[in-house]
Amino acid sequence: MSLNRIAGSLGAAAFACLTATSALAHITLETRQAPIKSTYKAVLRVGHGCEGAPSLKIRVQIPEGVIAVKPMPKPGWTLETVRAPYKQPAGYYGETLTEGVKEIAWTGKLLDEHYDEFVFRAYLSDTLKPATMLYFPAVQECEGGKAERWIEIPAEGKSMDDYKYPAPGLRLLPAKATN
Ligand SMILES: [Cu+2]
Repeated sequence: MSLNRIAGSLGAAAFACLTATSALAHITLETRQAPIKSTYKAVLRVGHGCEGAPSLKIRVQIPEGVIAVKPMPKPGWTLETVRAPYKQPAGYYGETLTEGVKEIAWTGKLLDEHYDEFVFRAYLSDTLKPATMLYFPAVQECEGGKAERWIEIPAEGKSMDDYKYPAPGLRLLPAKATN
């Protein structure tokens, strides 16, 4: 690798995110904690493109235990979903759900200098464990074949801040004792 290429890739990495904290950059969730056995409104926040290139597609994977997912359509964006069986059927208001949306993709265009939010609603089933972190791996595809893959899942004892491309994370709280 030539010196120019090394300098170029270092510059690109710095440009991607290092100027801001992970709370403001990357792809992150607006609400970072929620109780299990409740409906959760996930707002994915996209703070920048890929090294300056506009984002063309935002894809998010739905982890096991997150059921009854409904994405919110966005004007100007094409919405696609992938449905698949759940590994473990889960209770949902007296029903048992065995399959549902496992991946969502919004296709459109978001300039690097702009900010946008991508929303879906989901139910955090009782198959999930309170006091753990839940991650929603997200991939941002950009113009010119570039991509940023927010898929790193922090190991035990590490946090999202320890990673360059952390997956958006949610801390699970105990179910509310209302009934
Ligand atoms: Cu970032």
